[in-house]
Amino acid sequence: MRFILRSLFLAMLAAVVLAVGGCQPSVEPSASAAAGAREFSVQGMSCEGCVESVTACLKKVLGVQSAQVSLAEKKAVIVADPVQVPDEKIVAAVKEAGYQAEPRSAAPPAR
Ligand SMILES: [Cu+2]
Repeated sequence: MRFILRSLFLAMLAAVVLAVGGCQPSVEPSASAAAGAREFSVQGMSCEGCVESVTACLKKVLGVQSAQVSLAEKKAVIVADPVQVPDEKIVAAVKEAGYQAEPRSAAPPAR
C-alpha cells in the first residue's frame, strides 16, 4: 500500500516537472511580435480579391509572421523582424502583386 502511494507521488511529481519544463520560453523576450508590427498604405485595391492577393504575397515573404490587409483603410499591417524584412521588401512584395505600397511610419511626415 505504501509502495503504491509512493509511486503515485513520484508520477505526479514527474508530471509537474514536465509541465513546468515545457513552458520555458525558447525565444528571446526581446523578439516580441508586437515590436515588429508596421503599417503600409496600399494603393490600387478595389475588391476582396485584391486584398487576398496582397495578403498572399506578403505572407510569402520570408520572415513575415502575419499580414493584415484592409480594403477600406487601404492599408496593410505586417508583423516581421525589421532587420530580416526591411520596408523595401514589403513594398516589393505588394508591387509583385500588382499594387503600390509605401511605409506609413509612426513618425509624422516631414512637412
Ligand atoms: Cu480586386
